[in-house]
Amino acid sequence: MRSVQPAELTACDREPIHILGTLQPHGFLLALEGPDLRIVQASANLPDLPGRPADRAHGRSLREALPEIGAPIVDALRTQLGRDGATYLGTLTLETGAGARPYDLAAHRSGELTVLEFEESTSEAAAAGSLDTLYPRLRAFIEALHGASNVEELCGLLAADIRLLTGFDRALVYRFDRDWHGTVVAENGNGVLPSYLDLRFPASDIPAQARELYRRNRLRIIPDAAYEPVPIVPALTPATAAPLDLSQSVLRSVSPVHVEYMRNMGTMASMSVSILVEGALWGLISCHNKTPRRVPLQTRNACDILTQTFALQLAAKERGSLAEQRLALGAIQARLLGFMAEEETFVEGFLRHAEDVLALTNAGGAAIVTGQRCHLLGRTPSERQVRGVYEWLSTEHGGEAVHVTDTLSEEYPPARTIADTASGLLAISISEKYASYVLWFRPEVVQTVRWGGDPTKVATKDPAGGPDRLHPRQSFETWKETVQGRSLPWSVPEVDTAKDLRAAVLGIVLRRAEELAAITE
Ligand code: BLA
Repeated sequence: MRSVQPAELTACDREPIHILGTLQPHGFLLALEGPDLRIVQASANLPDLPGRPADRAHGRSLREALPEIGAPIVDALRTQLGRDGATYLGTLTLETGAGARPYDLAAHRSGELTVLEFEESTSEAAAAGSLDTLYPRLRAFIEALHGASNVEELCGLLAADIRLLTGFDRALVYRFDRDWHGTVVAENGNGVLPSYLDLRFPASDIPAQARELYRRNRLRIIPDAAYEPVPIVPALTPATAAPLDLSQSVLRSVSPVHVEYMRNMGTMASMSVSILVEGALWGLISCHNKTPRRVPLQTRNACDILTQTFALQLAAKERGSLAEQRLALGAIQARLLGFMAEEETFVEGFLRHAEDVLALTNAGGAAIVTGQRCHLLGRTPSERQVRGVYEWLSTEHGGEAVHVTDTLSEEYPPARTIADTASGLLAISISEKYASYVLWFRPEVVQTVRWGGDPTKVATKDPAGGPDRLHPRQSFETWKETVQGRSLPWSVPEVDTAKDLRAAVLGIVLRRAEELAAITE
């Protein structure tokens, strides 16, 4: 096997996982058309119903094919469904050739069609579903969330409670970074599966289209990774000649690459719930079991409520800490502006109050550079090296008001030699006409990242034959990488404060110029 080049990984992003045309076998599906809910497509595993041959379901109305379905459900199918997420419509028992079988019903709209799914119900489902069972748990969870003092604690509570609700061997809270790599930030397990706490996994483990789907449909479950996919018949919807869009399906069959990944990880069952903060995918809660495991629809819905409640608290905590930082930086900025106003030129104000200039963005060093002058504050590279950064900035990024990076040497390779003082750069241009900048520098913070498997071998191609598709990596052994040339990232409030300062400096300079013009007129 050879490892795969990054370009080939985009093949992962292209797999159309919402229209693969198959289901997992722990239930069946009907696609219904028009106001009389006529069956136009069905999964190939319709149960054997005495007196009603499964192959004659197509073309009949739902009430005709399944008179067990009462008027309230038919009404709900016609009027209550949304496009985002499936609606749980209760439990229905069907008398099949193999005896009475209870099913949990879930429905959603897909294009012009109404999709009704019948998920085999378990005895656990009945107990889990009652509000009496769920309510005390949800209440206790919400109270505990209120008591949590930071994000780590919140994540720990979520992992513990989801595992308690579902009984999986391991529950992980997985957080995406800005490059869509993810880190396990909290974990709760019974020791059956290995710990992944603090490990990072590459973005390609959950490709872009899967992330987009998981933003729109927050929950998925794979009860048995050794399942045989069940086709939908006919494969194409007759009216549109297109495959049925299963984005919101609860039984959707998942990508074969991912099923293989699960097996390589030593897990036969998984469930994951999206954590959305302000509409964006912040992370996932990812649960695993060594052996196959089903979790009833009602419990999954409870997990979703729990996770979204968690997300609200998380957003509030994150907003709170950003607001605190803004307030603190705002106070420094006000002081600095006062100093600047007292001096002949703003540069003098800066030089006299170097500590505040550095504190404004939590930088290690700073420089004010114009065509002729270069003033250095705190820990910076030499004047010659700072001039080098200035020349590069004014040539390559001349039009930008603000330039921010925490890996300067990736953009400007000569910065490799100044990594100890200048791995991070936050620059504001302070003149509309001339190349003049305030530069803030941050030192290198060497990091050891522990990956859950070698990130350079995320996938392999199997030349031994079979269809030419990608295979996920086989090893999840911890792989250590030392990251160099990187500073702590600049936070949004730090960058915003620098922008505000820019506006103030431009204002002061302009006012002084006008005053000068008025005097000399
Ligand atoms: C899906 N990959 C997923 C999912 C998870 C992960 C959670 C969602 C499905 C589920 O709940 O099981 C990955 N699971 C992880 C990670 C951790 C975890 C990182 O617990 C860390 C602790 N996967 C690959 C490669 C490809 C790939 C190389 O490794 C592409 C070629 C694809 N992963 C892939 C696809 C899906 C997926 C296509 C979507 C599956 C679907 O919903 O159909």
